[in-house]
Amino acid sequence: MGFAKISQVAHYAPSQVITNDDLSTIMDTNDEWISSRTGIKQRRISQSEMTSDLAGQVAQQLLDKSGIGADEIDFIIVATITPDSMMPSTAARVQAKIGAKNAFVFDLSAACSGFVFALSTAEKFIASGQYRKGMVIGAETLSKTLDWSDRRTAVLFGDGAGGVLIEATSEQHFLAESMNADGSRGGLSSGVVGLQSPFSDQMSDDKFLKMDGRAIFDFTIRDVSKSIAQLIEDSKIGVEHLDYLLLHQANSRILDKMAKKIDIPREKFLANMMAYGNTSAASIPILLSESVDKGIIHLDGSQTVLLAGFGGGLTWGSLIVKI
Ligand code: 4VN
Repeated sequence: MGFAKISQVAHYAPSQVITNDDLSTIMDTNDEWISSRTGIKQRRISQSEMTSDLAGQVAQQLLDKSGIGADEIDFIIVATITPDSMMPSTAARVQAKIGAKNAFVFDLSAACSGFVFALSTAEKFIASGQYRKGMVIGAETLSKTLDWSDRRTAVLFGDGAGGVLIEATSEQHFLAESMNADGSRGGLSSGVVGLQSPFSDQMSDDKFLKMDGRAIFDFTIRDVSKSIAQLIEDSKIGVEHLDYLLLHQANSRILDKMAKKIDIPREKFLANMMAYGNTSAASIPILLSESVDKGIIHLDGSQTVLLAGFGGGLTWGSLIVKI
């Protein structure tokens, strides 16, 4: 058995910025409503790039920044609910783009928890001793799944990708985790993939992303806060030794409420939903990568952070990592 660590980070988003004011020209909404309730000021929207294009940019940056050769990569996991296609996987497309010919690759579908579930999975591969280097990427083009006539959901989401390089190391960096799901409440959010067959009468009308906002909000405050508080307690790490919490960037009001509920200073909760909106599986790795760029997180093993994803499925998961 070995240990794993995050050795590099990267992020990429489409260049087109859509502000709340831009949205107010195509639907009945306004900046005041969106920013006061969600903290979101703008989002990036892809014009022609697919999820694999965004993820491919992240993968190439991870190689360039680390100096690692593409042939040294043992696996690539892409967490996404907006794959280019079900087959080949988005991860297979990324593999081809960067020429990681020795890697095994697959997509992981767990909505806003996708990156945390994928990172936990990657850590297990490395800890097995069988693999030494892998990529974990969260990438989404949610804009293609939005009903642009529904102002309650369309204003909340955006496109982007972020990812990490994970490598074998000699010391423990993954300190504690809690991974959870409740499929019986799956109907609270749905969508993205439409199924249709001439041989069956099943046809999903879930082409658009749908969300019972109030219910997901309540689930996050109640169940996710409890799970994070429990993990911190069980880990015996002590809140004062947690430098930052990087939670899924769904809504800044949610972060305010969770900070109060878990009783951790709001300043420890990093945020960038102002600039990207909710990018589902991409939100945590984009936030992590931007925080490294800003010098808030150092990637030198001197800090301890908690990563937490939560959303569709329902799914929720948290990791405490030395970074
Ligand atoms: C976690 C959360 C959300 C989410 C839920 C509701 C919501 C985000 C509804 C009320 C509205 C403002 C926006 Cl908490 C989504 C996910 C999935 O990624 C995960 N916003 N809102 C208002 O105030 O009227």
